[in-house]
Amino acid sequence: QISEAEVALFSVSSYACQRRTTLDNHNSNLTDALSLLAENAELSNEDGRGVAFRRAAALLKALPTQVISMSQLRGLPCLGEHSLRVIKDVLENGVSSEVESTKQSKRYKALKILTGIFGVGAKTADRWIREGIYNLEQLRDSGQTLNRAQKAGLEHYDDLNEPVTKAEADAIGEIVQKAVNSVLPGSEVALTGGFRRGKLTGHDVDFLITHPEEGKEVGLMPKVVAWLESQGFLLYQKTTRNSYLESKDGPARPASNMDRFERCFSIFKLTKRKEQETASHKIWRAVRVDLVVSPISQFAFAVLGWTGSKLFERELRRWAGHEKNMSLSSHALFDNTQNKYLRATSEEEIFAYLGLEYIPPSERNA
Ligand code: 8DG
Ligand code: MN
Ligand code: MN
Repeated sequence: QISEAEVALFSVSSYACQRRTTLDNHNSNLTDALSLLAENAELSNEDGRGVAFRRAAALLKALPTQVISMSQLRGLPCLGEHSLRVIKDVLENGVSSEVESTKQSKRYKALKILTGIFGVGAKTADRWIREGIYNLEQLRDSGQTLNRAQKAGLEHYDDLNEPVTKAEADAIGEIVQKAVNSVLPGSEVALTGGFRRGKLTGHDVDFLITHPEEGKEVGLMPKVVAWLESQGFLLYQKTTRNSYLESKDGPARPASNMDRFERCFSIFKLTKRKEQETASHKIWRAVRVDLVVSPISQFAFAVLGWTGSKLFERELRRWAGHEKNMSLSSHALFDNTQNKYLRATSEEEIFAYLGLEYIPPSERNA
């Protein structure tokens, strides 16, 4: 029996970008439950609910010790009524009944399987489910028309659902570096995404490419892709052109969170090292890779925007808008009060403009 006075109370900032969140999570029993409900909400087009569960999970990830009693949570931000109910259930019963019933529901299982196909989002999966398609076999038999991405996704389904290791990410990094150096010497490649935050595995590998001389990076992506293709490294690629310069609605205030860099969604063919070869004798495996090209003048913003986590990024933008009257994107920071762009060459400068303590990548795992 723990008395009220003995219970550790936490004091935590309400924005995830004000907190240090390492990969050392003391409350994974609770955050796993909330993350699953977040995922289910996102897959059901209930984004508001999704964010609420993500925020609650992120808050618990930032706590220095394991929560053992509801009373420890008193006064903490980000915990809504629904999240508290889930937490209470887990603390009292070991599991959340809502999570358990979600996991077992036919719809959730189908959404997981179908959105596990690269190129298939919640909307497509939902349409297929309404047509009676719940798994890959039914999809194959249905005669549904698949686009190029979905065909590749289905073909490499098992590989792409196998987590990518840091060693694989590094091996791909070397290939990308070689490609970039071959087509434009002096270019630089930065590993971003989860691996930059210190994660040991990921669902893909994210790279940002730039050149120290402004303008040299223009047209770089097609050349990099052509080189990779000629060397047989690509199983699939879709390159989208930079639309930043052409847009009329002002660079720091894009219509959505999507940025306008030249980017390439790809599937790499990665040759396995001897010891990784499996019984199937397949000597290569498919790995999802995202490539983004940024001009050097926007590089700091791009690195910050592509390092994640997704919630950390969302919270940075919310902080900028609500607390600082600024607009942050992966391209720029605009100060709406001074009516001007704020230049930066490092992430540290951007945090300083935002009036935030600098949080290194390894502590952005919100
Ligand atoms: P994971 O791959 O290990 O699962 O995790 P991750 O690396 O954190 O996730 P991710 O889905 O690869 O996304 C990496 C970061 O890139 C994340 O902060 C979100 C960001 N990101 C996209 N798409 C876009 C986009 O269109 N614009 C911008 N600015 N950022 C994006 O995934
Ligand atoms: Mn990633
Ligand atoms: Mn990615």
